Amino acid sequence: MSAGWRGPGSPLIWIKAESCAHNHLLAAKSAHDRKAEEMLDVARKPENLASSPAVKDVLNFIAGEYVAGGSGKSFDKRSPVDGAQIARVSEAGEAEVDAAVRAAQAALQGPWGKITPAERGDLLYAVANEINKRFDDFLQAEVADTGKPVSLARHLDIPRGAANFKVFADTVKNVSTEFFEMATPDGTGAINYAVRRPVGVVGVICPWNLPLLLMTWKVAPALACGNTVVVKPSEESPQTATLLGEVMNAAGVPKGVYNVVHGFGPGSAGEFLTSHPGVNAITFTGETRTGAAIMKAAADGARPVSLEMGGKNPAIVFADCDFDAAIDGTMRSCFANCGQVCLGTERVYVERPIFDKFVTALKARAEKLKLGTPADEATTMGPLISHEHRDKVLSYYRKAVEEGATIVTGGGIPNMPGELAKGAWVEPTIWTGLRDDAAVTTEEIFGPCAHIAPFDDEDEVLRRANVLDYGLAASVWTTNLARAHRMSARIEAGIVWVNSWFLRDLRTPFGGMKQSGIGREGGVHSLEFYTELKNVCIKL
Ligand code: NAD
Ligand code: 6OD
Repeated sequence: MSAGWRGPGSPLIWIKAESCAHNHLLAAKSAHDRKAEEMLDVARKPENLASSPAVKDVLNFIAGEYVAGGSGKSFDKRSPVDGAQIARVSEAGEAEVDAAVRAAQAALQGPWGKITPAERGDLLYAVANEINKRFDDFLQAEVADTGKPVSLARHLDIPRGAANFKVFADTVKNVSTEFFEMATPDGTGAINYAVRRPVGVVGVICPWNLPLLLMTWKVAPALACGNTVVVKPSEESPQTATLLGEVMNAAGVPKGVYNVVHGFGPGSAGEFLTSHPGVNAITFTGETRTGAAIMKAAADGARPVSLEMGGKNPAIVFADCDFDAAIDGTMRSCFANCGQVCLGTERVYVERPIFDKFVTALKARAEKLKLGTPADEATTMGPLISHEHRDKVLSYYRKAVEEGATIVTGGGIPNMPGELAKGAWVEPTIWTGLRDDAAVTTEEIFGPCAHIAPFDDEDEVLRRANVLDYGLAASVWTTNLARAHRMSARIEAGIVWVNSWFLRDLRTPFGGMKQSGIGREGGVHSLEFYTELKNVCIKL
């Protein structure tokens, strides 16, 4: 049984010392199965689990049990706020990934594979309720990994983590399939009806920017449709996916339905998972380049992919906009989550008559952002996720200068007090004066920065907005209804927000055009990916 102990002041150490339940992981034990099991036994030995009590141990979650990697390999997770080590994460090797996939396969054959959609829905509601019961644990874990302000995670990340489960439980319960009567040459006729069936084991590869929100955005529809999952969270944000394992157990979700393996991409858990032949479909959120690598892996076995990838999203601000609303919305779209939102704005086009006024107002607001510790309720911007990512963002800050930008505000590293000076902080930054073909105006930076350019007419700004290979999201700010429709119809993006940003109805299609994505998820659209639609034709 569970011997899950907690370290001093830490709700986030999960170790189950022994595993009876684990044995039902492997139904028919081949030599390969036995090898995998032996490696997991090694992984469970205390010397492979223990680490400094000040640092949390984050383990893989396989078949309802917390297990370390058999090789004993682990990697450090550091706080973006001050660089201190906060966790030691057990890295899954090929054996653990294989065990997780087999656990997921076995679960499809067990009670999970036999219950009705309504019963699955009840379990998913229980998961959502359990997340809400453990709200503070999730909040603490998410904030520790990402450094984001607690005020942001409290109203966005954690509530959406719970909401995703309820929305997809409801969607699946209420969806119908098609039915056609047909004539036949002999006059008796036939009927056709379609049924949906789970795809099987879904591999879920996640990014670090909204870890719980984006992971559950995939796990919830996958489970609602009757699949089982193996999740590979980002190496930068391993904790909330791990904590969700406890929630699954508490909610009564059968073992093996939800599994988590930790590690990196190439040569690690990400690659092991996406190339595993037992994975029937792969859903991914992350960079476009990574999505392309995953597509290649999925080609082996011709497995379907759903890809939510990068963007370089425009905001288009017309002179007839509600100025204050446009400033508020653009502040959020450029700087929320320290600019680390795939839907965020990095290109702002402002109609010339209000250009100077807009730049002045946005600068004033950006300079009021309060950088500080996540726990401080007054903090409005945290650090970037890591020093590695900061190096990338700062390389664009330098490039902007080389490419001839005028720095309106920011452009460097802020002076942070004490230990915070060791964190991955950057200044919120605004530029003007760059060409449309500059690196800074064409490449995704994923930081708290934006370039503002003037425009003169609709056709011109549409051409400039649509010129890139990305097509994820766009915002249009105008009070002219006809213009709002015209612009929305012609912008090449999967999501267009008019007079708003990141306003989400989870029943709507979500995804990117061009190199920002393949497929749509959300509401009934998720069913297209997470189920096989089968037609039954009955001759009467
Ligand atoms: P990333 O592509 O570097 O990593 C995402 C995940 O893929 C991580 O778990 C990583 O370990 C894994 N991975 C990397 N290489 C892999 C490989 N070869 N095989 C299997 N797995 C591999 O992305 P990131 O830095 O974590 O996230 C930021 C990026 O995500 C940005 O480009 C952002 O625009 C994008 N994003 C898109 C959306 C969307 O909905 N379109 C949402 C959030 C983030
Ligand atoms: O709101 C969502 O469902 C979603 N997928 C948001 C993506 C945000 C990107 O950073």
